[in-house]
Order: sequence, then C-alpha cells, then structure tokens
Amino acid sequence: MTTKLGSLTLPNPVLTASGCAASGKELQQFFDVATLGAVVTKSIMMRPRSGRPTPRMAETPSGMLNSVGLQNPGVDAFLQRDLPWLLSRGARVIVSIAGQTIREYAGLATRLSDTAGVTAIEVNLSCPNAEAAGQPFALDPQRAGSVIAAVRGSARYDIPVFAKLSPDVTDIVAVASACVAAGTDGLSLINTLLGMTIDLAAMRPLLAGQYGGLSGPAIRPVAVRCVWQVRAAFPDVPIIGSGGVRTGRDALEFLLAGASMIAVGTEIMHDPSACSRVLRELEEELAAIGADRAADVVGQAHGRVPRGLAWRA
Ligand code: RRO
Repeated sequence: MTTKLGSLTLPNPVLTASGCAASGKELQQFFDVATLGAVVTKSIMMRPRSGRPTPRMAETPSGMLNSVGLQNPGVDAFLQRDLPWLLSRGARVIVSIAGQTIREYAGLATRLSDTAGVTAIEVNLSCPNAEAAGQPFALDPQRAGSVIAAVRGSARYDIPVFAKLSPDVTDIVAVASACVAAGTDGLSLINTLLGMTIDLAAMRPLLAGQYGGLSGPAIRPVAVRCVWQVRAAFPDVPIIGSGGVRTGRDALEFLLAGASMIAVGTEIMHDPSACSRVLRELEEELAAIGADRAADVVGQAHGRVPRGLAWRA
C-alpha cells in the first residue's frame, strides 16, 4: 500500500478529507490515526475564525450540505496544540491552508515551513478572494495559479504542495493546468459543489449561510470525472481523489481513474472508523483482483497496463 510522491513516502494511500475530522484528535478514540497514510487537517488560516452561524449543515439525498464558513483555530494555536499532538501520535500531517489574499497563503506556507513535521501542504483554493469581489480563487485559472506560485515560492523545498480544486468550473483541466504551470507538486480533487436547500416551513433558505457545499456519495461521479480528466491531461502529476468515498470499492474506483491517494470525508460523519475500514477494504479489493501494489492500478482505467501486473481473474 506504500504510496510514493517524489521524496515523500506514505505507508498507504488513505487520508482524511479536509474539514471532516478537524485536526484528527476526535478520531483517535475509534482507530489509531498513525495507521492512515496521513491526516489532512481542516483548513487553517492566519487568524482564528468562529465560522458562520447555525444551521450549518443539512442532509440531502445521498449527501450533505455544509456552510461551516472556514471555522479554524488559526495557525498559532494549530502549531502550538494540534500539530504537536498529531506528531506525538506518529501521524503524518498534510496541512490544509486557506487565505483571503495571496499574501495570507504565502505567509501560512512560510509559518508551516519553519516548523518540523509538516508532511505536505494542501492549498484550499475555494476561499473567497478578498481582492477580487469575494470570488473563490479556484474559479479562475490565473488567480489559482498565482496562489500556487506564491505558496510554492514560500514553502520549504522538501514540503510537497497540493492544489485543491473546485468542481464548480466549466473546465477543471484549465485550472489544473495553471496550478501545474505554477509549480504545484500534486492536485487534490475535488472540493464540494455549491448547493442550496429551502426550509419549506419557514419558506427561507435552511442554511444560515444560504448556500452550502454538497458532499457525499451524490458527488462521487463528478469527482471521478474530474480525476479522470486531470489524469488524462497530466498523467505524471499525483492526485488525491475525494468525493463520496464510502467503501474500498469506491477507493478503487478513484485509483483506477488516476488518483494515487484517496481522502475519506463525509462518510466519517456516520462511521467515525470509515478511514481505517476503507483502508482494510481497499487492501481486500486489491488482493481480489491480484494487484500486488496499490500503485499498479493507478490510472488503469485509461488503458495503460503496467508491466508485470498479473491479473488473477
Ligand atoms: O468551511 C467551510 O464551510 C468549507 C470549506 Br473551507 C471548504 O473548502 N469546503 C466546504 O465545503 N466547506
């Protein structure tokens, strides 16, 4: 299950998805977080934020909507409290960062680089750009690329940078292309889709923030399509796939589409052990198809058969 990413080696390809497990501490009562490939944190900003008012979550058929609003403890508390705890447990830590300006992203990359123990940085590009009428960076290839260039220029050379993209665009390959040109080491696909639900009794939007991010199994086909398209365009750029992974079979689908790693998110809400279960199930799925290594099936659905892979069935 070993997953290699340039100089970085993870014991397996299963991660927590950003935003679904805070900084991992709550999961430790269900399984050892050090057994995962890595914990991906909720997005951290320069300053603490309490997020949006409630209600912040709504169930939907096969998914959920959230409008948490970037609640986070701020980078100082994260470095003093959360990161040391994760490292003390032996976990690998991919820190998701969010900013409202390019400068904020770059500053966060610098802060994380001054600290030992950050495995990688995931750049959440779905934040409102304070310098461009609140439009999320992820919706504009040029702005997304500018954030990545600033983060890559500020992060320590040995810390890989992943750009997390939004599916709410006409051409996700164009955004991926700008991030690759700006020096990203990998891509994380996908964030939630913008959605909305109305409280019929109140005749008003149910979420206090009106709109929310749709996640869960409902978005899996969208996520698989995004992974497929980006893998086809950039076969050598590692991809973290996420969006509605519930089982080892779902994880295998993402690997076949071209993801090298899989992040489990919404499923944690009703099975807090989901990450360790998906890892176990993925191992069983790979054994069942006779794949010796997870890496051997990555991108297989595109028709490239790696040398030496013997199919049993
Ligand atoms: O905090 C949120 O409301 C949030 C974030 Br930062 C994100 O990237 N994706 C999402 O669905 N919610």
